[in-house]
Amino acid sequence: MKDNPNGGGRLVVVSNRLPLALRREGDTWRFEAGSGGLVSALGPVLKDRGGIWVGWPGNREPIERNLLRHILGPISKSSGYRLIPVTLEAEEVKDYYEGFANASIWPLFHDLQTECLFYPRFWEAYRAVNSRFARVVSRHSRHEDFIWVHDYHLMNLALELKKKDRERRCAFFLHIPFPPPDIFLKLPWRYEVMEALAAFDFVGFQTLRDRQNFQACLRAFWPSSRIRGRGPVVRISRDEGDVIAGALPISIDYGHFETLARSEMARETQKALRQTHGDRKIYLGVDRLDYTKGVLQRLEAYERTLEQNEELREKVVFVQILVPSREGVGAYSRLRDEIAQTVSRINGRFATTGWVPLIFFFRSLPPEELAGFYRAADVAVVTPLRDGMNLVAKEYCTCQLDNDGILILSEFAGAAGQLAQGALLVNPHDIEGLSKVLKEAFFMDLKDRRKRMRRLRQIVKRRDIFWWVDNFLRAAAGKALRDFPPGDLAPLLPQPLERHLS
Ligand code: GDG
Repeated sequence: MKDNPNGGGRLVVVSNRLPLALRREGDTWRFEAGSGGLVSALGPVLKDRGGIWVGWPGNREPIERNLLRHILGPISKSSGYRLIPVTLEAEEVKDYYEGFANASIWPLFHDLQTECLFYPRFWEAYRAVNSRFARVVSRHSRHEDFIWVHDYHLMNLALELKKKDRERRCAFFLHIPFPPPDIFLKLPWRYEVMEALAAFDFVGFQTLRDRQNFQACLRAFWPSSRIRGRGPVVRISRDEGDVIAGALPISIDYGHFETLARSEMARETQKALRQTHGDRKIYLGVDRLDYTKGVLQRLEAYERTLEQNEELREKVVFVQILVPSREGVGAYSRLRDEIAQTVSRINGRFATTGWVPLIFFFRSLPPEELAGFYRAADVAVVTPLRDGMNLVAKEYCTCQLDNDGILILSEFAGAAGQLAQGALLVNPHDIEGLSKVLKEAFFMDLKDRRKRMRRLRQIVKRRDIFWWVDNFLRAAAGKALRDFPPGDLAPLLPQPLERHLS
């Protein structure tokens, strides 16, 4: 028992998506590493740690089972954990993923109720897909394994798993905010979702506010529930059973991002940006295309800054990187068009022969190049309307090797709880106020910038992704990551099917 404190149990991570994106081009399948906060956070955690990651590979067209195993096998082997796919039908992608997850829960939990669609068929699909995930997890795991479920796509998983095995140890982490009762109670399936969340042994949130909102919602249904404990982790007791709830802010692999920032490509990128923009101050926005990220409001504030401060024109440039996301959801394609129109309006109004005020990338960049952008940027503008945490803010600080950049951060990002001391906090809805802070950043002196950035980098370094995962596992399972057995072997591969692969 001493050598194997987890009693042989492995770590089983379950999330909607596997850490890769699979798509068909003609009769060839292509795959690329997945992007987004969850993959950035969990990839380094599970690396070389024996275990299983269960999720949807992201394919929208049917794929033959053997071929899928052939693609996932080598990736499992090189990553040190086994990838187990859950396949989805096209209708399920529409109703469960684009529907209940991204058109009901996502906007509701981000306080954007006007974007919410509450269709019963979405909920039915959500239940059915969660039940399928539970069957796959049951088939590929053992009773003693520790199941760690991620995010709002899979809130029903513990309920489903425990139908078969009541003693399954199952924890959940919500990467997005948890809303207060006056918002949560608008969900037609509020009781069912609350009951499902309470079926986990442990429920983790990004911030204290989220955890308190969860407690308040739980109490709305079970007024006699008792809360014991102080600090980030509490126990909530109901007659139906206990659930432990914790506030554990997620983070990034600080060391990895520092290395990326020192890479050849990052240096080249930084140099190229400097050559192109000379002495101009570079403002940077990096976001997934999403209406919660406040990109339109941010660009309007920049427009206002240029409008009201003639002396800043030709002395600044705004680079906005936008990564395509959830293209099947209507609100996202409309937003993309609106952002493109805003960019051309601003450039049309202010550009001169030698200056384009706003540069817009609508694609994902390789990590080293992104680190080069972070390194080169004088100011990062991270202004979501609401965000669970926001890893971009932490990545930017980490890549500021010279400690002289400025972080402008929304009060409504979970990260504000940790980074308030060094960042310039803003209300992203206050366009006038944000515009003033964009100007303030332009004039901030080096001493002040250094003091703030050093503080920020220390905070991110001290509370990195390994701090987060160890604290989560300790609180949820009473174990540290190193207590899980390393080196699970990848499954044997079927005959090569190279002609289908790229
Ligand atoms: C959810 C929650 C929470 C972006 N552009 C590129 C690129 N990215 C990467 C960033 C960062 C990730 O995407 C975005 O993470 P965020 O945290 O900002 O946002 P979400 O995707 O909405 O994530 C969020 C997170 O989960 C974790 O719990 O913080 O609140 O909404 O890592 O680096 N990566 C590359 N090229 C790009 O162009 N390689």
